[in-house]
Amino acid sequence: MGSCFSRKSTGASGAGSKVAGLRRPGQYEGSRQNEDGFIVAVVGRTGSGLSQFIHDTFESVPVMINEISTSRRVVFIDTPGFDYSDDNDEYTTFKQLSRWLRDSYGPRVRLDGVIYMHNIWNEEVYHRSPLLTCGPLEELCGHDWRQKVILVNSHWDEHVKDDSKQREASLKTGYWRFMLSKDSPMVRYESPGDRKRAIEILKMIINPDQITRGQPL
Ligand SMILES: Nc1nc2c(ncn2[C@@H]2O[C@H](COP(=O)(O)OP(=O)(O)OP(=O)(O)O)[C@@H](O)[C@H]2O)c(=O)[nH]1
Ligand SMILES: [Mg+2]
Repeated sequence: MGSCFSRKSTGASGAGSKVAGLRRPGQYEGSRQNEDGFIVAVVGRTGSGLSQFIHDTFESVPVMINEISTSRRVVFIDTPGFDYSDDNDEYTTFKQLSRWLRDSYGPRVRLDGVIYMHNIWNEEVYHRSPLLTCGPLEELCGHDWRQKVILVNSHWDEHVKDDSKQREASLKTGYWRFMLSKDSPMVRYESPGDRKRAIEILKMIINPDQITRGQPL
């Protein structure tokens, strides 16, 4: 599986340079995890805009965001989108990602964040039950996974139907119910290429206090 994520992890979006400053696999063991980089995975159904999101943040990374002014790098893991064919769903993706992270960075490393994307017009997921519960989320992000997982709706610019608000509401009672019930934030990524918005969403991971302080994003 390592090859699977590494194949896409830093490729087309040009994210390769972001990985450069991160410690090599294995070096985390026995030391404080992720100490010189935020590791953020972007996951979701294929075509939701995972690679697009990474691309949209690219020129602003390494991130120097207002009050954060961090010198830590952001390392994106661009996962292959799942398509709900055999064993190719969010549960499997999270499990594979955990394994890949462990194999690549050692057993103690957890993600700093997950951007979990969904094309708001994709009908398929509205009929699916949530597959993710605490287990895979904790395994990947640690006990404090709730604020590390940002649920991001995309493709708003397409205006396929006039029921987008209902769709958001049904995510709360269906597909993303578990994570939303645990207070993972859900936001909109309104149009591809919106770098400012992409960075705002990234800030939710890099500076989660902003969420708890209830400041506008
Ligand atoms: N109109 C519109 N197009 C988008 C949006 N997000 C992504 N796209 C386009 O949809 C296509 C697929 O997006 P990607 O980001 O490459 O797909 P992915 O989610 O990474 O999926 P994988 O192919 O599984 O890696 C690209 O042509 C994007 O430019 C969006 O919000 N609106
Ligand atoms: Mg992609």
